[in-house]
Amino acid sequence: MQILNNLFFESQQDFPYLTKELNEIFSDIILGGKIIRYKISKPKFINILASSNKKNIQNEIQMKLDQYANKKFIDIFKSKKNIAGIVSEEEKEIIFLEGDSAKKGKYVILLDPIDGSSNIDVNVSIGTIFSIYQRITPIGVPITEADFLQPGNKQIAAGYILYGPSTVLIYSTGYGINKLIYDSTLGIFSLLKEKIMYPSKGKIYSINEGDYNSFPVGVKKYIKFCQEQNKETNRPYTARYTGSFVADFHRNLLKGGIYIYPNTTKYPNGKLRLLYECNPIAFLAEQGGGKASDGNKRILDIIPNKLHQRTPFFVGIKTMVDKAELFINKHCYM
Ligand code: AHM
Ligand code: MG
Repeated sequence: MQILNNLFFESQQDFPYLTKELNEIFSDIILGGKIIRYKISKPKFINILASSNKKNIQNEIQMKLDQYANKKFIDIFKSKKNIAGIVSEEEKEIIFLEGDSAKKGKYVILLDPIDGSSNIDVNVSIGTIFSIYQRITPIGVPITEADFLQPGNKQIAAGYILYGPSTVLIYSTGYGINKLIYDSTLGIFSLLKEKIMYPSKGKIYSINEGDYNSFPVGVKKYIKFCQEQNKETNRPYTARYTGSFVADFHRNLLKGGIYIYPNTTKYPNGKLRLLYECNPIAFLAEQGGGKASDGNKRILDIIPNKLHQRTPFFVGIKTMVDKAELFINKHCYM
């Protein structure tokens, strides 16, 4: 087992694909994650698990922890030189870092500071999702929106921290998925597993079936398929849905399954956000031999046109996503 401290760089030889600059960014993400984990695990901070009674740009009620995590990550990145700007689920506009960073920082980062907000006050797993790109505007001039509106296939790193019974960091720099586990006594993340792959077969489907009546016909048919006796498992698939996307994805990655958030009447373009939820998870899914699609095309090839763009999302074992797409194409998406 490799032991890493806050600075991945100290174990550079074990992570040849993490440059010094990326190491520093990861170190910042880890620092934010450690602070969040500390806050949510201490009874004296119980107040932070409540609602703030304010809404974010998505018109969703923010929990106090959403606001806290958002500010914490921004503060951490603001004090560093290699990040030129940040996009966060909780902020309407790009956060341009001041001074040298905005002009010289090579990277931009996109964040969902707390995914699974509805689970904060009921002590169910939540996570932080991140996505990193190299800027496309030249070094020396301020970044623009174009630096963030790159397709997911240009990501140079992506991952999430899952705050569950244990705290884990799952990330990829394009050379497989690594899993690290947090040791709160030592304050470090230790490498637990490299090159994580989806199992060859899956039997879990994760979707909010309460919205069934407003799903596209193809999705309804796929759910019926999941509920039938399955040739591979000799029983119907198992339904598992927490309402925390990272938790559902994580389970399906390790145990084999598919996560779906389709377009619905309430969310005609899907609920999940392309840039800081779907792209990073799609990047990981492909690194694990899986597939991520909007029902018709590869998520990572979508050219974004706005920061908080939503998309229908199907992610999981490749054969399961292929099957869902078959139903969608056969029955037409709407
Ligand atoms: P959030 O980032 O505000 O928490 O929203 C995203 C979450 C996902 O984690 C989860 O899968 C989904 O929204 C749940 O939505 P619903 O309650 O409509 O099923
Ligand atoms: Mg989210």
